[in-house]
Amino acid sequence: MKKLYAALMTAFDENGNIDEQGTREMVRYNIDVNQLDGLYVGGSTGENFMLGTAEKKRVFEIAMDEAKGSDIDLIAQVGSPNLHEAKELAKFVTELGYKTISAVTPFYYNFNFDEIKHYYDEIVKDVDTKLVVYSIPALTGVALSLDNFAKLFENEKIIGVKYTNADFYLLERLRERFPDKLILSGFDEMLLPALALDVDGAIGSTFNINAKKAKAEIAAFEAGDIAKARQLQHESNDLITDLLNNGIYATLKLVFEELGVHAGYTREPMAKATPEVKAGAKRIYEKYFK
Ligand code: NAY
Repeated sequence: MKKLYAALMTAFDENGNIDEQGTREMVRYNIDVNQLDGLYVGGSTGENFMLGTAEKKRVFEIAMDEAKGSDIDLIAQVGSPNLHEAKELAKFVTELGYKTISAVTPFYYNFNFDEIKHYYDEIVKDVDTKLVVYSIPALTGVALSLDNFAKLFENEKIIGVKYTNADFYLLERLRERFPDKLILSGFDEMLLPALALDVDGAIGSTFNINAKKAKAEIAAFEAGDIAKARQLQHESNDLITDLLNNGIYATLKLVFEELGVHAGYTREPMAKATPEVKAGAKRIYEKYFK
């Protein structure tokens, strides 16, 4: 069975401080209601790249603490262009009990591939956790080639990739060349084509509120009912289009609030939800979840 992970959101209070209770509620909802296979902690959806080191650690602690006793799988995204921070976080989450870490490709400085390889080898060097590369070229500007992946995968601690990329040719080549590597797809609106290329599962922001439909789509795909899977993807994509048009992170949090889960605010410099965004989120909730 393919695995479904939600990219965990971080709740913030009105002043932009981490709202621990809200963050815990979202972990709980994903365990108890969504019954997902896993959570990706500290990713883009968690607004991680706007957090300081101590805040990142706090989020990792909250997720681990709230998930203890459940069998949900947690992946900690520790990557940062600040390699010292990435290594410190890798050690921190390993000591907390995370079994898998992930790291975004280092961004902003146009690092060459040797520098990128050094970054990954360093992150895993002193920990016994396994690492999943987080590839998201649209946001980082870093597009790894098939040969780049082959070189990264020479390090046996690097077990796969979170592939947030619409390049399906590369995805097919990766699957064919690395049948034993873990490939987790990262664009929820492209779940079905990714399943067709035999990914091992998916990680996404919208699964926080749309897990039931995504799980049904995976089940239909695995049962060979492609027409049903396609219909479910159409329905999910209507929702995802509305979420994107209304501002995805703020709207996911507002829909969570409608569902009775305290998700709080987004953090600056992301704009606070305007009355129009709030009205749009209410319409989305009523259209898809009532
Ligand atoms: C992350 O790190 O949180 C992710 O990459 C999760 C994947 C999401 N990507 C981003 C950039 O948020 O779920 C997707 C995405 O929100 C969704 O497909 C809508 O485009």
